[in-house]
Amino acid sequence: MSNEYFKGISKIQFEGAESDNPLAYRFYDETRVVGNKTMKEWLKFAVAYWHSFCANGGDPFGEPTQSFAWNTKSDAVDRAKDKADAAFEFISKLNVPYYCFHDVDVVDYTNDINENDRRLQALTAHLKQHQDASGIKLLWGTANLFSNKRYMNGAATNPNFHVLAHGGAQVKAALDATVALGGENYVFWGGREGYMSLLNTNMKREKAHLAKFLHLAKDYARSIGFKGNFFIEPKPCEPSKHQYDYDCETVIGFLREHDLLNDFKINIEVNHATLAGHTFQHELQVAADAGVLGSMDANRGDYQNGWDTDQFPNNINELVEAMLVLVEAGGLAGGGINFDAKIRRNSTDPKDIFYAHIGGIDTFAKALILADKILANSEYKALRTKRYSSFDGGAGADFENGKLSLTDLRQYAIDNGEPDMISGQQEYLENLINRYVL
Ligand code: XLS
Ligand code: NI
Ligand code: NI
Repeated sequence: MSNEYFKGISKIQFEGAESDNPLAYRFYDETRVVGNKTMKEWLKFAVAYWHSFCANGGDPFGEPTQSFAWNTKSDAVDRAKDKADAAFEFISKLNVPYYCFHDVDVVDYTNDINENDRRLQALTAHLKQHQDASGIKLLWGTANLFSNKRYMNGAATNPNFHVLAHGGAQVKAALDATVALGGENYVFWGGREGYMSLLNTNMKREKAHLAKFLHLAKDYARSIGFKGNFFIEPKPCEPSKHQYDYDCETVIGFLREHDLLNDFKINIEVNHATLAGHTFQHELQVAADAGVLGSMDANRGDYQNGWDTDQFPNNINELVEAMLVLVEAGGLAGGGINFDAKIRRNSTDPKDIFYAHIGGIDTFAKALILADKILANSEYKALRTKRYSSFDGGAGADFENGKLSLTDLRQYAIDNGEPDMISGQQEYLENLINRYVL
């Protein structure tokens, strides 16, 4: 390694629950078997290149607060190689198996497509060397089709075909890079695929263009040997007022309508779920029920405001409920848990980014252990099953099997009089979860 960027920090080790070392894992023991898989296999943690190595703390009200030691050279490719060295030093020290990137996180882009391709290819070769040396793998790649000003009205849904074509050029290069790096999945977050005002928008046409664009990307990727999953990442708003990939139900309907369900699954982000007025666990369950629970972008929002704050997760109750869904679903289809999360603008010590990831990883690990115990040892599942037992036999089963008419329902209601009041037992169940958490 040429330079050491995170000096004084060595590899983060599992030390157990009693440890008071802030730079150690207390619960994440990658080799520990939970149910039928190791923690490493269940969780497949990934570091997000953009938040950890690019986001500089600048916000609409103030200048950057982070100064990155790897961001000094004048040549874009040289500078990007230093950033990659820092990224792999960090990911290796954190001891997680994966990372994720957008094309423009890896190297700065210009308005010259050939030059961009040259730069990304140079960095692909460099990243490949790091991957081979460290064993760290690419969970997913993606293209940033929202930052450049040409995408102000969207990329695949832009009313101007010329802009859409530029989006195509970028996605092609990002797919090439992802495949060359053995990326296991490829993500489409809508970015500005949505609209600000219906007064100037033909929604039907824009959504048809998006579907066509996704088909072209999928066909190209398959033609160059990509065997992984494509993921759509839903988000209801921000940056567009109306985003076409609002939430999981919306995305599933879109994929079904446009014949994309065989190749696409969903990458669910916590803070996007809450912006859509759902809980994270709701979105996970919707995806799991449809067989499209692909991957997660782990973070949390802020209870007091309404935008994507991308904070590191630390709420054990929220994550236990999420892990209950994950474990019952048998895991993620191809994806993992990517920390689409950033430290706060005023967290400026190099160690802060370690604390952030360690806290998130440990909370997930503990939540996984607890969810597995709750499912294996408590009456949690049995209570839910029992709640539906009236459909397990007799007229309820006949209804489920399509054997009853509406008139039959009426006759059953008359014959059986007023139903009993049956408690939903929510408080009992919340206490049951806390029996394991507390
Ligand atoms: C933004 C999204 C973005 C995607 C990748 O809100 O979460 O970071 O995960 O393009
Ligand atoms: Ni995300
Ligand atoms: Ni987000």
